[in-house]
Amino acid sequence: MPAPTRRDALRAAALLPLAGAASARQPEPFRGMIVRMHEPRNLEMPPSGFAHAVTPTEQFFVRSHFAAPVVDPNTFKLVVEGHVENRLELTLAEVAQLAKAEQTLTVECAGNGRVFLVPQARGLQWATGGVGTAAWAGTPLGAVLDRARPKAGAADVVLFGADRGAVTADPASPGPIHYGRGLPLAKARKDEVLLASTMNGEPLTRSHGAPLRAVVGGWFGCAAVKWLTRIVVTDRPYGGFWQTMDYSLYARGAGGEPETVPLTTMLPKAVIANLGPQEVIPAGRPFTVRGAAWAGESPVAKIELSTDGGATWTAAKLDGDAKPHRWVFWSFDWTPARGPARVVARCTDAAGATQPPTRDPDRRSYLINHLVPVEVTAR
Ligand SMILES: Nc1nc2c(c(=O)[nH]1)N[C@H]1C(S)=C(S)[C@@H](COP(=O)(O)O)O[C@H]1N2
Ligand SMILES: [Mo]
Repeated sequence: MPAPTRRDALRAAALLPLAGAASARQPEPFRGMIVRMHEPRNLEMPPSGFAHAVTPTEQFFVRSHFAAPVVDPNTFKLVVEGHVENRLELTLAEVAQLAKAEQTLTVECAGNGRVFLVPQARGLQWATGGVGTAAWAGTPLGAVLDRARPKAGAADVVLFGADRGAVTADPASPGPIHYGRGLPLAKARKDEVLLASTMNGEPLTRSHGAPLRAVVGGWFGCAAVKWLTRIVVTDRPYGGFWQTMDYSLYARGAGGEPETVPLTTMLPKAVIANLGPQEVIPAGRPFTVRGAAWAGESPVAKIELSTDGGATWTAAKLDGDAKPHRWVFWSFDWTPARGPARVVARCTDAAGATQPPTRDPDRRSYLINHLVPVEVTAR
């Protein structure tokens, strides 16, 4: 196996976290992030980040299962193999030469909002900021696949990162494994699936997957494999750890019995950006509730607000064009009467899917988009 490079990188990452950070080609500033885990580094965007339609990289959330590897761009090779006619080993320049694409895409962690689950669920306790929108540029994954030519009967395109480790929490992995995730071939070929080398016009930072990562428009972040170094095309649906033991939900298939299926599209969700729990606001004066909303592969169709805990709803205003694969901001002008209020925002997508009032336990600890009122007081 082409192990020396990867092994050296991992050893460097494991032994020299500080030296590694200091010697990174570009410094990696963050601003005002909420630390959800110190090492490996997992950072949440603060609510103030929702002020930006495109999230500044220094406020873009970080979700990493293992120590961030150092992938040397000079010796980098993207290996494409498996059920393909034409096995590839591409340098970064060769990937870039295949084709170019740029898209602004929203990425949400499938566990975003987990802190709102009652009873508490295990996993990172994200509030609302395990989400961000960036301008990603690089090469369409489809262009790489066109060059590799999947054989007849190709099923999934499995993306592997250079990071590797043992998952010790239950369900544990069978020893060290790479982070990886499969996409059905049809999704892998869509325009909104990029191998990105830049984010917001700058080279990817180490935390966000330098030098090359996948971004899968409309899908939860778990498919957006960082530090991408290997792609394996399979001849049957892939059943790897990160889409069965982790990042899966229960679907009720044959006879209503539960069956694990991989998480795919983000679900409709509206987040209130400028009101927090137990906040006090002036009574009898106009107040504009603001926030963001997204709906995966579908554009957001409408946002409604309730100030009475979901008993009655009024349409909010979309502040911009709703598009697939990216969030849209919204606002709602309100003059609160004196007293307590329970403010809830609800997103409905163009296909009519909306946010459920209660939590479905078949979703395990993911896909958290049930309605959560924010309790405030006007006085
Ligand atoms: N190689 C690798 N890719 C990964 C992960 C990881 O741990 N390793 N985490 C995934 C998850 S769960 C999410 S939500 C996104 C987060 O991307 P970000 O850290 O750039 O925000 O990366 C995905 N890609
Ligand atoms: Mo995630």
